[in-house]
Amino acid sequence: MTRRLTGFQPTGRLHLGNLLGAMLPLVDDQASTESIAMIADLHAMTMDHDPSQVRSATLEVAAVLLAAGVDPDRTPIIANSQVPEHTELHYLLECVAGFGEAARMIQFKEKSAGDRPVRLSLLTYPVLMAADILVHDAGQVPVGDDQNQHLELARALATRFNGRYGETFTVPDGVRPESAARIMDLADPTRKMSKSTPSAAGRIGLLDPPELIRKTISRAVTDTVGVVRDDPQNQPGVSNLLGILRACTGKEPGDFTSYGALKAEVTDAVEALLAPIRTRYAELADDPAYIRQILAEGKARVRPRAQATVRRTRAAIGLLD
Ligand code: AQP
Repeated sequence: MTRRLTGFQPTGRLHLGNLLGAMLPLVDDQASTESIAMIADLHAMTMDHDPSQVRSATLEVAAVLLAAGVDPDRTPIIANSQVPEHTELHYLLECVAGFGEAARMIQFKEKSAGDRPVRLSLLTYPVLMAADILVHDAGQVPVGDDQNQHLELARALATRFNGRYGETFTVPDGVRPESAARIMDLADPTRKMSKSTPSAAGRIGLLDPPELIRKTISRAVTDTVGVVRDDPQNQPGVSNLLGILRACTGKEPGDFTSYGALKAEVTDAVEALLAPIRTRYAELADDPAYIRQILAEGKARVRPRAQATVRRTRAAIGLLD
């Protein structure tokens, strides 16, 4: 069975886009697909960061994954920093990666623009991302459009290494799980809902209280057309609300006579989805030792394969065992 790796960066509070685009598809497919849920805490080091915030965000992501229905008996939950083979393979892959191909990454260009000093890890982290995937022999990686370039790098490095040093890595494919939805910012529906958007006005946090969720949805940007139609080109805000409703309920939305009626139904659907996650999260958050244990068990489950991959890679590239 092809293994799938789904990653989450602990770089802020998780939002509805993370849930509908990545977490629920992972939960939906876990009976039929072998998956690993990876928290990319090492990636959070590539920008200015607060150590205690990264630590608590890592535990929060793990707890939200569990609260959303990830079954740790089926799907190991790991932090990439806790599986040292990720960083060892990162270095070995850097030895087949070119400076130019790392510097071409759009996210590097965007995040390094301006006068602020840039960490070297920001340049090299797409290679770490390749290591995250290849170390587990993952054949499938769910990716959003903005991560395509990084997946292509992982494919290129795996193919290049295999060509030069002999068959070592599974070359991963990007996949889009059937149920994955792309959720746009409610204040600016032309861009995706994101953890790092400075304003929270367009974002629904997974742990936001119901009153805040109601307010955020009631203020969602629509248009002056006055008709509820799924037309992302001309009515991106309304179409996004319909998309959220569809993803939350798993059903085709009915007809609406006003934007207010649509927003009311979206609010109810989001609340129905998030309320049980919030309740379960509150129980889990009371027990950080349990979350750490889940991460330790995840690590123990995945490590033998990761160690075998690194052993294979070292031997192929010419290192002593
Ligand atoms: N708006 C979204 N709609 C659908 N899926 C989304 N994902 C993120 N935003 C949306 C998916 O969530 C998973 C985890 O994302 P990530 O933590 O790797 O970070 P990201 O893709 O860069 O998403 P963010 O939330 O926008 O983070 P920042 O602001 O830190 O860059 C991925 O599968 C992603 O596709």
